Amino acid sequence: MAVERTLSIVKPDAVAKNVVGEIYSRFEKAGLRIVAAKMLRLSRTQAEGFYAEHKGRPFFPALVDFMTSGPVTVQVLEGENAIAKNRELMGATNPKEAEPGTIRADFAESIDANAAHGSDSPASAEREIAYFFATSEICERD
Ligand code: RTP
Ligand code: MG
Repeated sequence: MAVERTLSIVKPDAVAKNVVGEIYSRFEKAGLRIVAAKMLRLSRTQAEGFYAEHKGRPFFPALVDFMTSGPVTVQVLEGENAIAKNRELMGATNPKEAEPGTIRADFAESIDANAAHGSDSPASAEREIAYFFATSEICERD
């Protein structure tokens, strides 16, 4: 199985709940390595650009409001099958439909405030990693 990288965000609700470490721990326990990380507050322009694929959808304004409502952590996760593995750890978009034990089932309140983001394909992972990190900010790990 190929080693992949994926872009993960701990969203403002989960940062406010002080569960960044618990979420990082789940990545590590699943065999994913954090190879880049930072905390920042997204501007509206940054949030709109990041979620550009959803522009025009009815939920887009609420999504941008939410993503700019407080600080987030942004990280690159690396490991075998990292893109799908991270999506599995997160659970379904709507926490009411997320499997028990997933990040969204355990920490999210609603489909809007749903604790975490993960890239959904190799193409989106490549775009999203480059959106937040220069190559020099991503650390090689053994
Ligand atoms: P994300 O991109 O944040 O990891 O979430 P996702 O792939 O599971 O879901 P996506 O379809 O990409 O939607 C992005 C975010 O928009 C909000 N959303 N609301 N009300 C709705 O029908 C609806 N659909 C999507 C969610 O907050 C979702 O995380
Ligand atoms: Mg998505």
